[in-house]
Amino acid sequence: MGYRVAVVGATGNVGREMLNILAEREFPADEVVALASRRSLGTEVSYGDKTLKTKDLDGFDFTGWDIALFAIGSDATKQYAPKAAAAGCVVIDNSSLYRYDPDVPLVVPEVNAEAVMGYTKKNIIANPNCSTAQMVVALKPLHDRARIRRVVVSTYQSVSGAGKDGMDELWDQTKSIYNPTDDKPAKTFTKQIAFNVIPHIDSFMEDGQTREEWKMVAETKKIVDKAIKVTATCVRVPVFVGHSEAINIEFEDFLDEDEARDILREAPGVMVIDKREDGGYVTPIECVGDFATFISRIRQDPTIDNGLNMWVVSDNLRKGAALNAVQIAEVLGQRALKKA
Ligand code: 11C
Repeated sequence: MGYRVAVVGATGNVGREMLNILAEREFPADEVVALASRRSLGTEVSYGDKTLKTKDLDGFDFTGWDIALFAIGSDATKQYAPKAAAAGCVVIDNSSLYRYDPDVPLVVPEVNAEAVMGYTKKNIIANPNCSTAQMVVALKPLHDRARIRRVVVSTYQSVSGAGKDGMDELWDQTKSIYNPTDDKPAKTFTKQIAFNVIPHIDSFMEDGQTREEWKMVAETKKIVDKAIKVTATCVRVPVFVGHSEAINIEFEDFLDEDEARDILREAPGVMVIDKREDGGYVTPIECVGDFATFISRIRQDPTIDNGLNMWVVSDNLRKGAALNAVQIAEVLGQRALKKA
């Protein structure tokens, strides 16, 4: 006997990837339902070699469904996730709505799988922001060895993080550069994204950081260790899929770059590609469709006593969102919602 799984927001970038990954990883589902807003009702989405017609989320009865993977905005999540949870269905939520709620676990299975069991308080588990997920997969094994004190991270985030509208804007603006009569002004982003970079993701906070940057700080503390200090600069770049991060780490204990490379080679979910030669590192276009978090450019930072630098790249729609949600569902199945 398998699970009954609902994918909520099945027509979006992340919802579609959730369906792909459930099929690719052969998640033991007896039944999968694709739910969407009334606007997308009847849209066909792929689930392995099957095609599912989306059903109306509004009015859907979650009774008897085991797991719901939510990939809709925070406002809609606020409306529907409590209903699903109250009906006995465990919600795995990709929005930021519940991430900082002390009664909701925030989980990256390679890092804190045991936290999944905290789902019982609200029947909800939160999935982190994409830029946090790939970073903590890289940080955790190094923290276990040498205790991280401080992280300085600069991100290079793809437009798919802003949904289909972001991808369309990059595509249309890029074409319009070659056809100046067809001007495509910025709408989703605050400035032109084609052939440009924008040091601004999500809204500004009072202290000058953006909410995206704040999320990386707060989520790393909740998932890995509240003692770790993080400072981030999050930047949107004209890449369709795949977030990249330049990470500088200060440890309590000395950690040699070769040992760090060996530790990361053994770490779950990580693929080290680190040859000190032309092309001996990973770029975002090479990580698309992959499950791994790729780590390159591992090297000592000689300006501090115990410092390392590295370059971390991952598919933001997969490890950053859909894959992590399906991995949480797998852990939940193994540890809590066992089926005969
Ligand atoms: C971006 N990281 O690249 C964002 C998208 O809190 O789940 C995901 C936002 C979130 O724009």
